[in-house]
Amino acid sequence: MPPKKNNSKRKNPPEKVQQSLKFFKVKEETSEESRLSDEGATICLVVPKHEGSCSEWPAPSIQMEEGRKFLMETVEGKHNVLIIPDKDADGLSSGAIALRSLVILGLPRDKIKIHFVSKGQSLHTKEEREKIEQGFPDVTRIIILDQGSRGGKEIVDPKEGKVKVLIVDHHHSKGEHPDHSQFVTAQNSYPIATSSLLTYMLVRDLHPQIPEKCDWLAVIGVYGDLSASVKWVDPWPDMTATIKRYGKTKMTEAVSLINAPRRTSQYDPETAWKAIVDAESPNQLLTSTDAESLREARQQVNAEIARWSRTPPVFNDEGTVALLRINSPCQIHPVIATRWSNSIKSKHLKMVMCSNSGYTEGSNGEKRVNFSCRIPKSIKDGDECPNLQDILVQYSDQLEGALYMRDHLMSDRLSREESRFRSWPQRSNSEDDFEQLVQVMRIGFKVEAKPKAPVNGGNTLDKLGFFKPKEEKKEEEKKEEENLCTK
Ligand SMILES: [Mn+2]
Repeated sequence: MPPKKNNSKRKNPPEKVQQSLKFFKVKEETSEESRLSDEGATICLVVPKHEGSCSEWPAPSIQMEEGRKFLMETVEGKHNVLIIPDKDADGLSSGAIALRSLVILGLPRDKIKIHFVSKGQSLHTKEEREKIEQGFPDVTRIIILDQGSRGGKEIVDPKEGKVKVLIVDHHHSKGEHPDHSQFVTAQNSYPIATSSLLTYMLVRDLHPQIPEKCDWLAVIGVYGDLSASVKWVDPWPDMTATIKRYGKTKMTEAVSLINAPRRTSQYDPETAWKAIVDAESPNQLLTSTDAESLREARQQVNAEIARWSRTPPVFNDEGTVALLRINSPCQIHPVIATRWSNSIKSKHLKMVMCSNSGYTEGSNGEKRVNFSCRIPKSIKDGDECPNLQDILVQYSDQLEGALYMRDHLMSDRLSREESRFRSWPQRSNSEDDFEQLVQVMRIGFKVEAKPKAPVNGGNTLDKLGFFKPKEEKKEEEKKEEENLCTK
């Protein structure tokens, strides 16, 4: 671990919780910030109850009440609504629940519009704000789902209170939210609900038709963020009947299809949205005309994953960080990072990072590097769990002001699963900045081999003892291939 230097510019030292960061150059704070992205973040982990934990579930009751008022008032006032959901299964199902409920409550369908944040972008950027304001000038109510939240400037111009924003979310946000927004957050109500479940609980009792039409959507989001092995225990609602009615396998397949288009090079969350919002059940989704393009998207993504999954990791000199460099137009870096975090065995390793230099470009065409980090599975229960944020901040502090890590953004802190697996949201940064970071991390620095250590093409993996005996490795490779073919 690099020594932590004092950096007077970083005003808020990170807390010992998993949070996401953003990179930006100090000099160009605003412009850099606007090119950042956070996506693909899902963390399933046990977080001990902390000071701010809330005894009410799925969110503080005052927030739930105010949220329901917001929705009722939206319908009564026949407002033009813009729904901005995240692009994964949890976000899309949350959005579908919101849309369906508003329609059931009496809002005409054509009053509801949808917006997706651009590829590699964050909602909290100047570009996105302009897109929303210019693209939807008549909108007076905005519902933002599963996007994370942060303090600071309002999402759009509130036009003296004419435009109101409701944020429904479950990511950690340090209690901060954009100005002029109302929020319902599950972040302190353990076990933390997914956004889909939170949205469902918000609207469930507003109309008898809502649970009928939206129950399966709530499950889709839960499966998306927490997997189908999730246990529905108190205070979570008992959804056994719903799961039985629609079928666990069909629901899992629907999640896998919906999750694909956001990862393709075309970045096409609209198709997934259309499929989920038009379907009355997971089965209808799977047999719809959209399902074909969803399957194609999944194929493209799987092919890219297969193409890059053998990328060998390069380690830092201490063996604490493994870096995988890929160059893909698809958002597969989180997947590659996860795979390697499951397979590298080492007692030294604390972080697995996958960087992708082919995913997005900056607004002026300069190369960007997006990356995702994971805590390796080799870290056992009872071991001290590394804080990825701290690790990255400590490295960036050595950059003497060239880079600066910011810790106020979203992260997922889902305590539902008893899993040590954690993920790190995708970042993006200019290529030069990223190379500087790689330098201070001392990644790729030569490792002193012991005289009798096997020399195998100078591969640091061998020297650090990461490779398993050859026979065993072959077996694993075979399995991996089989997995890829079946997925
Ligand atoms: Mn989510």
